[in-house]
Amino acid sequence: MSQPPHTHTSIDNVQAPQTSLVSRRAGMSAFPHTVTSAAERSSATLRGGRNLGRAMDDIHPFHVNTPLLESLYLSKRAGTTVYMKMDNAQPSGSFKIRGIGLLCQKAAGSGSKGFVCSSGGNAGLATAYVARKLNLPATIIVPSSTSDAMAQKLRDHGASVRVFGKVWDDANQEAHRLAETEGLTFVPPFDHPLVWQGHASIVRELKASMPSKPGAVVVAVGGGGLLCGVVEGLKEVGWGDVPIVAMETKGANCLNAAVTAGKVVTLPDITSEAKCLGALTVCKQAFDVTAEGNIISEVVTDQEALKALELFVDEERVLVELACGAALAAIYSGVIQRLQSQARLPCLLGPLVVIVCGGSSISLAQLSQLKDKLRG
Ligand code: PLV
Repeated sequence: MSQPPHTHTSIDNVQAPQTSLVSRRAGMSAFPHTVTSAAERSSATLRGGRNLGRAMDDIHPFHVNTPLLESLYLSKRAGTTVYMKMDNAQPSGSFKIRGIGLLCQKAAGSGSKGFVCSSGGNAGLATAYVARKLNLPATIIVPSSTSDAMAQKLRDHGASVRVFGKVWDDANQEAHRLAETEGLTFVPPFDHPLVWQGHASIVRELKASMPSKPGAVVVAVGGGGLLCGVVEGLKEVGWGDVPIVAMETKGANCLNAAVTAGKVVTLPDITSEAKCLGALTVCKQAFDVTAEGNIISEVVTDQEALKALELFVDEERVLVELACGAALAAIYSGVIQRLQSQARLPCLLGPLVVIVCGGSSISLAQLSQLKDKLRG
């Protein structure tokens, strides 16, 4: 396993919530996340120390409450009502901002001097977005498999970008090193309780807007952070018995490989084009919650994920990246119906929720390149 534990200078040292300027501004400014200067920030952090700090829950989050849309076409295909949780509409283009926003906010409240994140792209974009709002520097370490277009988007948000290694796991080693040597807050893209806690907000929003309990929730899995967050959220709102369909692409299937092996294993390489699902090793928590039951791990091909994202554009008029196509393929490739025929999901299934996790690693040009690559 090449992934080091997430324990050093990082956010793990953040103790009880200490609220500084970040939250005080939240109540009084139209730009709640703007911190004007490093000096102001650090003196505010000092002033807002243990005794003066208010609960971090006061802080206005960086993510938005995304629409939950019923899809006529997906419902027809699935044979049950399908709701799309449109997290592609998050300010950074994916759900990642939920957990990463929370983690960075807590770190900023404890006087972080900047962030370093290892990412396939979207976690980096969430970090860069939040850092820009907090007026803190961010360095994003991406593997060489991350596209130049994504690296440019990160720079557009003011982040420094470094390319290191071939896959995310290589970049992650480097990010840990940099956090250590430069005293920066390490931002883990998926393996941290605060990230899961932040992602759990997605389920609180579902609870607030769904007419009834879901029959199942469909998520894409990379390192497993979204999965852990959804599990946590479902338990929190009393929906702990709702099955989750955990979707990966072949060649980025670290959860499925772990389920098959009965233990956490490391893939030899990432051969899928869904690079944002490209962690060699799933986080232990994701494996543990999957082993507890109620989570069905499924794998589709890149071609199926591509077909799903093309149909999604045609039917729903929304472009998402291949990583998200993996989740959508649960419906477009008939995975749900197969699971019903295998009695792994009930025949009479309640409303299905698919998390449209989004992703910024896509454009019309990239889509056309993907089509050439995957269809020859
Ligand atoms: N992407 C991470 C991990 O990459 C990243 O660095 O951006 N859908 C999209 C659009 C994603 O970007 C990701 C993760 C996932 C799904 C899977 O989320 P996870 O990692 O929490 O399971 C290596």
